[in-house]
Amino acid sequence: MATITLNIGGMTCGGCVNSVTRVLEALDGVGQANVDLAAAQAEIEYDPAKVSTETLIEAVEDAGFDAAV
Ligand code: 9UX
Repeated sequence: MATITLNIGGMTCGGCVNSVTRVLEALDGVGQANVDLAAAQAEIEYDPAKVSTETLIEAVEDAGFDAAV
């Protein structure tokens, strides 16, 4: 497992945090996702052999938020 921190844009309440956490943890190859509203960041444990950084970003963007490394 590797860990990456993404900058997440557009989160304005705890519901957004839950949404981002859910879409990330639903991906095959993702372990735990710790999403911080105040920091606007997500710390994600993932297996690079199963899921790419681009896939992580696309999942967050598909949920309606912005994401960048
Ligand atoms: Mo809060 Mo976020 O009411 O998608 S859930 S703003």
